[in-house]
Amino acid sequence: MTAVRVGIGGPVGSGKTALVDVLCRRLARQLNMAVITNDIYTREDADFLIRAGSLDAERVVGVETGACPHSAVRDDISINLNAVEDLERRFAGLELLLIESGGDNLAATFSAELVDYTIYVIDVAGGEKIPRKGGPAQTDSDLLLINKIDLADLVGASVEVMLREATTLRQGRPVLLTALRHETGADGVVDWLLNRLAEGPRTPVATPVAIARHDPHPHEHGQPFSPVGSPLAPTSSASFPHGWSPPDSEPHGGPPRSDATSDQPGTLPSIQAP
Ligand SMILES: Nc1nc2c(ncn2[C@@H]2O[C@H](COP(=O)(O)OP(=O)(O)OP(=O)(O)O)[C@@H](O)[C@H]2O)c(=O)[nH]1
Ligand SMILES: [Mg+2]
Repeated sequence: MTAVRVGIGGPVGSGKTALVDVLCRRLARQLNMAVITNDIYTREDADFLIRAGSLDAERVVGVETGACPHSAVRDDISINLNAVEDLERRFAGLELLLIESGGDNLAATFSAELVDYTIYVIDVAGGEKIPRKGGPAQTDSDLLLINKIDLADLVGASVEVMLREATTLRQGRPVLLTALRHETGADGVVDWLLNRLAEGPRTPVATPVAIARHDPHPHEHGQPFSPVGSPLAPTSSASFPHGWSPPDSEPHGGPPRSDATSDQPGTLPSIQAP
């Protein structure tokens, strides 16, 4: 049996490790799973996950990639494939393997020989403009997360605008809003992932996923991109996570989440004054 491999990419600090942490906490008891983290110079993310205790330490492997983080998940993937083989050898019947890329730019994508599905994580603190900037990772990933929606007011970003433009950009591929630090929206990500697990690994292909047409040169940082066209009609409110309402319809408030059960409207956690 081959594990379903899910690549998690996104700019530096967008919340990739927060996502891995939440998924481990939600799924480790029911799935035989493991994690590979990629960092450029350290094993910081692997150490964080081990300290957090969301997954047994022996199931977390930290890969130090050296230079360009995308190289290790797209161009020369041998260091990650070795880690995959090691984990599959050590944990018979492994069902799910999460592979977090080092933080990278909007052109960074995964090789289809390394992963079956990809999740790309952007965050509101990176700027409302990010979906407008496009790029193959945002366009073609199997799931796009707009994370840190709890910070939208603080950084002057409109979550509605980001969601609308991301939805237009992706032409039907799913977009979810999250505040992973508080587990807001995590249910939707878990549901999506369980559906991918039910589908199983994708049939291996010889060339990288739908990347070449956007990103013909492996080390070219950034590609010309057609700007997003006219916005679609307003997106269904079903796209907003439980526990979160746009600020103009319902004010933020309530205590920080401590578990998934407090997913009630209007309870999006706000940053508490120290
Ligand atoms: N307010 C808020 N902070 C978040 C959220 N998600 C992550 N963070 C914080 O953002 C910071 C970066 O999160 P990480 O999960 O480490 O981000 P990353 O994408 O893994 O970062 P790199 O691996 O360094 O590229 C941490 O301090 C997290 O606690 C969120 O939804 N809301
Ligand atoms: Mg990380």
